[in-house]
Amino acid sequence: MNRIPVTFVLHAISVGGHAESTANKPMPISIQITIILDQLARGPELVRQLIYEVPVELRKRRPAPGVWSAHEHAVHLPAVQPIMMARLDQMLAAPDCTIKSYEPSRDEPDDALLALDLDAEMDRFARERTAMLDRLRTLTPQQWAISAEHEEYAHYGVFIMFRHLALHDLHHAYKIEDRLLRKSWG
Ligand code: NI
Repeated sequence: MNRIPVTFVLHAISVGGHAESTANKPMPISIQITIILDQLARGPELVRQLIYEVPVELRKRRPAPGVWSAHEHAVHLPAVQPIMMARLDQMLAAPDCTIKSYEPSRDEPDDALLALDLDAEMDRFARERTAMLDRLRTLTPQQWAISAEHEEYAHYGVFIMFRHLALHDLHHAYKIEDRLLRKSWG
């Protein structure tokens, strides 16, 4: 059993010097959820902006053997969304269930993502993200607070999974920008 109380230990942003500083006061969970939903809503457009800025001839170029190209970082994002929605269904149906880890380098062939069509995948990313957000807006506070066991992570649950997904967009966006800004490739 690993039920985490709803007091997620995120702290409000410090407003240094202000008489009514909110530093160290836990941010209400409803606001934390709103921040996550807003970030999830922005992800696909940010990734689209970056990947189409990479010159076509460099999009599938790998920095080193076995290291993902910008194209692979981009099309990986729509590929993980259905996995997260399946996990959501699993956690809603059976709180405290155990979630299996997913690792593309272990679970998929090395070149699987290179074969995917970028335009189709970016459209799918945006479309399925909108559907995901529609679904998430129907969850109750009790459903957001459902926890689960995860093979790889010390804490897991509905809130942590979607916060992780919001950060995951940015992680891969950053990798795309890294390929975009490489001087030696220009
Ligand atoms: Ni990833």
